[in-house]
Amino acid sequence: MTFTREDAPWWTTAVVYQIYPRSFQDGDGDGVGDLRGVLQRVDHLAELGVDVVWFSPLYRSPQDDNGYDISDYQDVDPLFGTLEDLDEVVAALHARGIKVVMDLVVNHTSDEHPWFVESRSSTDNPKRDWYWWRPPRRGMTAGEPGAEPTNWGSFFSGPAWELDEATGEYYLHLFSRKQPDLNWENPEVRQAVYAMMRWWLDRGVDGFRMDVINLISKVVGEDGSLKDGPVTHGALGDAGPGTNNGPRLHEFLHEMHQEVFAGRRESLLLVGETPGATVEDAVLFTDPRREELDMVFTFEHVGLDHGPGGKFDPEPLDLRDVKATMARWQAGLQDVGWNSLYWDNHDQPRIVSRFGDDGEYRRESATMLATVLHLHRGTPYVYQGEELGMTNAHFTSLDQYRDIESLRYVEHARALGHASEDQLLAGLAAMGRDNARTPVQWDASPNAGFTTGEPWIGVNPNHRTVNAEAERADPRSVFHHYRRLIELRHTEPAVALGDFRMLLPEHPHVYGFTRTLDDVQLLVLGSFSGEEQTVDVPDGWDETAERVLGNYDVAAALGGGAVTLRPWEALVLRRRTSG
Ligand code: TEU
Repeated sequence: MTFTREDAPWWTTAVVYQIYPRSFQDGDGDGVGDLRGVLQRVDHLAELGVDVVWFSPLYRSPQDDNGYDISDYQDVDPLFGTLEDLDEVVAALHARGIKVVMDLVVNHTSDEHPWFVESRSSTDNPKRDWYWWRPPRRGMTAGEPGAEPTNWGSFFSGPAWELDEATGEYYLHLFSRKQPDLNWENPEVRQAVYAMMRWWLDRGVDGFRMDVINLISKVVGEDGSLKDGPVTHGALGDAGPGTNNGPRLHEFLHEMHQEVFAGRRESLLLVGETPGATVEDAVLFTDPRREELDMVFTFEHVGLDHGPGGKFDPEPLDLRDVKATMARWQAGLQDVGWNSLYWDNHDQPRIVSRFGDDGEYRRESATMLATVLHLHRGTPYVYQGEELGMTNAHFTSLDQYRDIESLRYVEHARALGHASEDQLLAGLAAMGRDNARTPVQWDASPNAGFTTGEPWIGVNPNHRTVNAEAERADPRSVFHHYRRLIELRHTEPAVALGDFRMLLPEHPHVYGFTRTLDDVQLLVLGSFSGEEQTVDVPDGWDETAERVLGNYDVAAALGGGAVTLRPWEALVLRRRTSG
C-alpha cells in the first residue's frame, strides 16, 4: 500500500509555506499585513522554491481571534483587501507554479455570522439548531455560577458556555465567546459548509487546511445531552472526551469528500489540524482508500515541553521524547497514510528559541532543526519567518501582547491567584502565540520593511541583523539552507519516499536516522547541543559517503565507525547500498 515512485501523490515531494496575513507584509501602511503586501513578496516564495502557500484566514471577520472567527466565508476582510486582490494573488502564485490552500474554519463561526445572528434571535428560529444551545443545568438558574450545561472549559480559559440573556439559554464555544460551535449533527449545516467549499474550489484554490477538524463531531446522548468532562485542575472539566474525535467524525469527513472533492481530488491538498489525535487516528484520516484527508497535523511533539500546569507552565525538553514521538508517527504511517511535518506555525513559539539556541548558535541551530525535520518522511510546512531563522519576540511586559489566548489566560490565572506576575510573564514569553506573530523581518529599516505605518504588534528589535535581505546575501544563511532542503526534496526520491529508521533513540543530544529507497540510503545526523558530541555511525558509513548537505563549511568527518559533531551541526550523507 505504501506509495511508490509510480503512484506517489504530488504532495509527497511538496513543501508548504504558511502565510499569517496580518504579519506578512503591509501594502497600504495601516500597520496590518494584507494581500497587496503579499503581491510584493511572491518572488521571495518563488526563490525559496515552495510548492504550496497556505493562507491563515483572510475572510471577513471581527478579528477576535485574528480571523479564526469568520462572519462571511465568501468574502475577504477589508483589512486584507478584496476578493479581486485575492484572485490576483492566486494568479501570481499559480504563475510561479505555487498552489494555494485556504484555511477552513468550520468547527465554529463568528457570533457576528448571519447564521448565528439568526440562531440566537429566538428558540424557534429555523437556524436555532445550527449551533449548540442548551438550557441551564437542571435545578439551576441561568447565570448562576456553575449553571452551565456542562463543566467544559474553553481552550481560551473560562467556561466553554456563554449565556444569551435574550432566550435564557447557553451556547457552546470551545474557543472564545465570539466563536460559537456549529452543530454538525444538523445536515443543513453540513450542506451549507460543503456549498461554500465548492465555491472556493470553483474560484481556483487548491485545497484546505481544516482548523480543529477533529472537534466537529460531539458526543451527544440519545436525549440530546452532553456530558461533563473529568476535572483535572481548577473547577472546570476537560471538554476533550465529549468533543475530540467524536463518534461521527469519520462519517462527516467522508461525506465532505464525496460532496466536495469527488472527481477533483488528485490536484488538491487536504490537511486536517487535529489536536489530540493519536497516530492510530491519523491512519484512519489519511488512508487513501477511506477518502477523508491527505494528512493531518499531530500535536504530540509540540506538547512535550508542556508542564503540569499546561502550555504556559513549560518544562525543559528531553530530546529522547521528541525522537520517540516522531519515530512512532513515522512507523505508524509508513505503510498507510502520510505525515505532515512541522515545528512552527502561528500557534507555536519559534522553534529556534524553543528547541534550539537563538543566541550564539542561531544560524547553526535553525539550520539543524530544519534539516532534521525536512528529511523525515512526510510533507514539510514552513511557517513565515522560519526560513529566516526568526526568533521568539522576547516580550517583557503584558501590554506588548495581543493574542486573545494569552490575555484571557492571564485574566483567569490572576483571578485564581495560582501564579505570580513574573511566572505569568515567563510562561507567555516562552509559549505565547504572539512569539510567532511579530512582523516578518524583511530588512534592517525601522519597521523591518513590514510597514510604513505603526505595526499592529511590535517588530522584533533583532530585525537589524535577522532579516531577509541579510539572509539572502549570505550563502551560509538559514534562508539558503531552507532553499537547498526544499530542492533536495524535489530532486532526491529517497527524501520523499524512503523508509525511515531511527538511530540513537537513547542519545540525549543527537538525533539520527536513515532513509532508504531501493539502493540509495541517506544518513541524517543533527546535534541538539552547544558542545561537541561523538556518536557511533551504522556499518557501511565511512569517509567515502557523499556529503549532500550540512551547516558547517567543512562537514564533520566519519572515521572508525564514529563521527564528532560540532555545536548544533547537521549532516546529510548519501551512499549506494549495492553495486
Ligand atoms: O488552533 C487550535 C488549537 O488547538 C490550538 O493550538 C489553539 O490555538 C491553542 O494554541 C491551544 O493552546 C486553531 C488555530 O490554529 C488557532 O489559531 C485558533 O485560535 C483556533 O484553532 C480556533 O480557531
